[in-house]
Amino acid sequence: MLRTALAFLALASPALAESHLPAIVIHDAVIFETTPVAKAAAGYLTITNDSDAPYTLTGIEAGFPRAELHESVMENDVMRMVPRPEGFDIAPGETLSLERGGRHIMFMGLDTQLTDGTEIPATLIFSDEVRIPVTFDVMTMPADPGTLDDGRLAPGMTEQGEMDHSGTEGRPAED
Ligand SMILES: [Cu+2]
Repeated sequence: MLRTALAFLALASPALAESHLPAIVIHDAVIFETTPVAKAAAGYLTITNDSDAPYTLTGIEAGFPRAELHESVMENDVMRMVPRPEGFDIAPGETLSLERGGRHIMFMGLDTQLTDGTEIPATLIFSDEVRIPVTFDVMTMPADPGTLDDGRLAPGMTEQGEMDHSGTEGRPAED
């Protein structure tokens, strides 16, 4: 299962020169603009492991009260987010995509709106105490980012506004 992304390695190679570390390449780090009242924002990026060793993304540090690794999962037709403190493995040659509706970084405890054009510095933490700085670009969400054919919001869209994060506290959802 971990090997399914190997085929993408050759495609990803031209971008490797952009890396801070030769072995781990990070690109497309983005946070979509939040609403004025949003207390959380999701971060997305792509990481390619161009080394011979497996790495695990284990956490992230940023200028927010909390920053966690999450995964959106569909349960009984309802999208909810689950913390993944164990992190995300990236096998040699594999590319890990954090994207809407799937694995993502969650910034929590926001006290200000994140607006288009802002840059959010952060540090990705990997196994073996590897730390890599990254800058997230805040940008406006695409006009029609992901409405499903039947009109429901696509997975991950709930992350833009007032998001239910009760699951991350081990409590049942309560509105
Ligand atoms: Cu989340």
